Amino acid sequence: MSNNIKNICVVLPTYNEAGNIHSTLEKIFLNQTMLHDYKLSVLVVDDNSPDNTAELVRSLMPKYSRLNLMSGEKKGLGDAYKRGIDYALKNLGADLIIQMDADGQHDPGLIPKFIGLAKNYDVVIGSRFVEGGSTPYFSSYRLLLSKLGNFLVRYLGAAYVIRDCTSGYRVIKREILVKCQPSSFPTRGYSFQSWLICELLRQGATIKESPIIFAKRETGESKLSLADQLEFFLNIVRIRFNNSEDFIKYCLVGLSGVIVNLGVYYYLTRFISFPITLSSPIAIEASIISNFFLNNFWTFKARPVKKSFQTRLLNFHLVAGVAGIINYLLFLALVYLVNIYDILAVLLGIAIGIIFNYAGNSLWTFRKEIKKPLINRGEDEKE
Ligand SMILES: Nc1nc2c(ncn2[C@@H]2O[C@H](COP(=O)(O)OP(=O)(O)O)[C@@H](O)[C@H]2O)c(=O)[nH]1
Ligand SMILES: [Mg+2]
Repeated sequence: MSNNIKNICVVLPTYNEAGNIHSTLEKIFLNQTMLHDYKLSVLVVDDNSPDNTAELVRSLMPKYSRLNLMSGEKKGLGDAYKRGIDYALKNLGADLIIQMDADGQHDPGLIPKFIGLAKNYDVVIGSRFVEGGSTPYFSSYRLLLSKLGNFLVRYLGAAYVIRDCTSGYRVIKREILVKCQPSSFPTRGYSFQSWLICELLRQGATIKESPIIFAKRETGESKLSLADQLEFFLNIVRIRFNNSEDFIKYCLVGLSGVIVNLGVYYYLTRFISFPITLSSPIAIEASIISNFFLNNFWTFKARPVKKSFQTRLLNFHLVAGVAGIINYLLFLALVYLVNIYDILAVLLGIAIGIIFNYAGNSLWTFRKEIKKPLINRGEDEKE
């Protein structure tokens, strides 16, 4: 981890925040006096707010030399973040990006604490749902929405280690953010935030959740629209798909294995009259070999696996051997004890075999050799 971080850029999306932006900027820049080793800049990403937020920001530029402004068409919070993050990384040399609301709900006074924590973590989340965090001003509807959203992202998006996946207050290190390629995310609205957290986890980010009290909006109203809420729920499905690419590929390989297994079995028993007790294991072995090659060169191709090709081949065979024995015994039991049609017995044997295979190969043969996400919550923050 690099310790020579110099530029912090707060990316601040605004839509009709004329009543809040001045006080938010003032509080953010106040931190500069405490951050001796860092240069603090702010990038306001305004989407042509009809209340003239942008003009107000422009008028404050002489007062704050590190205040930047981007304007654009209103396409949503996620779109504003994509443009803002991209600009901050490319043109402002940001080593650390801070995401924050411009409406006073996130306390800018926590910036020095979060920056301190970011020395040991890739990401710091201002979390409403860890001990010490709270949402005292949320309506019951907003609380329900937030809890439900978090539940879905945690359990469907494979982000269960994070308590607050939708928080808009985060500090993220440049290196990990670049790896995530946020400008390629398919999200335009608020669901950008949950997509980003899932992607950070996929990239192996070390994450710290630090409690925040989600304050009251200073003025104006929430910009969270019904369209944002709908996009969020639709995106949960996409996140799920995105995170289970390996599993989907494995299932397709498994399907090809079924065809190989069934084809070989059918050929042996129906064309050359081989006994079924021998045809079944031969068919299983043929599918083990074809499955190994497909999984090795396709399904798990991108996984950083330390084991040599030979070890993987051996492991795969051992897993398949155990699964194959289970498959075979089940086949025999079904045909001779339950008396079911032999083709159906082959299919049931294969189904059970695939489940054993996937678990064994994913967790052992092609086990990922990356550092586990280092997650830390609670009050151990005496940096
Ligand atoms: N540029 C831009 N900013 C937005 C958009 N939607 C929301 N924001 C800003 O994003 C931040 C979070 O929105 P907010 O309404 O406070 O959402 P809430 O805190 O979840 O109720 C605020 O600073 C908004 O002004 C958008 O479409 N474009
Ligand atoms: Mg807000």
